Amino acid sequence: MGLLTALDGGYGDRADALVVDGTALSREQLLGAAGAVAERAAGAPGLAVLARPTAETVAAVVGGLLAGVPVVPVPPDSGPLERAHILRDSGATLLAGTGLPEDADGLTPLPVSLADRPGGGWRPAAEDGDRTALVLYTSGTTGAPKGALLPHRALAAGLDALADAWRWDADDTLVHGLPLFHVHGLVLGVLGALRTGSRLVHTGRPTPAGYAAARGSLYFGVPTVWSRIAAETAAARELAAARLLVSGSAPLPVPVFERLRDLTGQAPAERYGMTETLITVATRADGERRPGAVGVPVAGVRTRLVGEDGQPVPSDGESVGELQVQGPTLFDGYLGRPGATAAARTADGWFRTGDVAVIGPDGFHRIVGRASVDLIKSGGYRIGAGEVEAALRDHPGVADAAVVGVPDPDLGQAVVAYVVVADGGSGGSVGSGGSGGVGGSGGSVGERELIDFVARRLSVHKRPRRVVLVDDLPRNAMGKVLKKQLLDEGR
Ligand code: MCA
Ligand code: AMP
Repeated sequence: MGLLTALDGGYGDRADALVVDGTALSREQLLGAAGAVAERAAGAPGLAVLARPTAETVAAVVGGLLAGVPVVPVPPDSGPLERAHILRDSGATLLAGTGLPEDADGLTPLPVSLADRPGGGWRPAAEDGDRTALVLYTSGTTGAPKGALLPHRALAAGLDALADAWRWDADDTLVHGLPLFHVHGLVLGVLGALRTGSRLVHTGRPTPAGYAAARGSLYFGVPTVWSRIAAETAAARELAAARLLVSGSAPLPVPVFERLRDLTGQAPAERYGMTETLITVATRADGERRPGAVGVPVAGVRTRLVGEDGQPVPSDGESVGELQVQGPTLFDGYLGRPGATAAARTADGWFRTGDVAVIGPDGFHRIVGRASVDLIKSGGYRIGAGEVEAALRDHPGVADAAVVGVPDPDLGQAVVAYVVVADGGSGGSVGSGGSGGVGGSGGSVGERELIDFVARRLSVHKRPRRVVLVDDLPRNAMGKVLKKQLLDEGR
């Protein structure tokens, strides 16, 4: 089965090889439902999947992969603006899932049923590592999200490297409740299980109670999830029997690391990656678990630090530089964006992560920040300030907007919008409610109205958590908004 090797005979006759939000599937059931999807998707230019955290979503994604069709996961809470962009930009012609909108967003609907089976003559597409497996939409600093093209070979290399780092195999039960439209929850959290042959328990949502009840050996979470678990002593103690607790997608605060270690008897293993590179640096199961550090490069990956002057930065545990990576886990580029694809790499072929890091003489990596204030990580979600600003400017009551990521104890960073109200208040379409924020300009657009406006147009997690109405945005002589100043004010 190419990438998903465990579908070839793993799991034996277990009825609960995969459990997704309470629905159990055997390997045979998954293969049947996925085969039925694959049969209908064969030859399509792209299969969009409305990625609710369900067994049907898993069957749809696996079906697309078996058909050799690029799978385009769509955040289920994405508003019309974001969803229309993903569907149009990806060129997908089919929309799979359950509870599809009546018009299937203008695509051909492909309903998924776990009772479906393919016809007798159906066979998976021939293996081709170069083929695009997933098109994952991810935010940049400006503009709409870009589709990162991930080929089968990169997913296979990335998962094998993690299986090696974490000794992840068929004896494991993987537990998590992360969304199924990103690398963390989908690639590691679902395809990883189906490649290593480990059982999977997806808890529907990543709640402390769900994680505590699942009794796994291997757990995945973003720092917000770990921080919520660490705050619930009884739930955290239930994880003491696990083999490995892995954190990633954003920095794990040291106090959370320490509290988890104290409550569970084992320190969490942090790892680092990106949509474009998959996981490139990881703490090894048999290695040191160091708070504030993300580990060492995984098998096949090379890393280096480069200074602002383009010169190499030494791995001395102190010097700071942009982290650049190379290896078999890298994406093939952004769909239809040769300029952005070229800009993401150096002339000598290294991927520029945009993350600022320190590497120790022992090879341990520490991520110390991001080069751009315009990429925000909130609850482990990557959010481009430019996309939220553009959505806010679409409101007739908004003259201008600047968005920053303010440190937040639960989410890591919280999206905060500074908004200049249009002359005359709102252009006549102001909403109700909302406190208006501090330093208000007297305009009549409410904070709640603007938060809901963004939540309706984009994915809900991209909405500002706070809106501050201001008379003007601070700008430098070039007219560029001084975001560092806004950040200092917003803390
Ligand atoms: C609240 N809600 C609203 C509004 N306000 N809905 C509409 N309009 C509003 N104004 C409701 C939503 O309907 C939803 O309801 C709920 O609020 C969502 O709440 P929110 O506060 O946004 O989320 P949360 O519950 O606090 O979520 C925290 C979380 C989540 C569970 C940690 O952030 C999460 O799942 N993060 C994971 C992100 C991730 O997987 N990133 C990996 C990227 P309802 O509850 O009814 O739905 S891959 C990556 O980074 C790389 C490769 C790597 O290294 O892994
Ligand atoms: P995404 O494209 O959503 O996959 O986000 C990738 C970004 O998440 C990286 O560029 C980092 O900024 C951040 N990230 C992922 N894992 C970690 C980690 N363990 N520590 C700090 N930042 C992380």
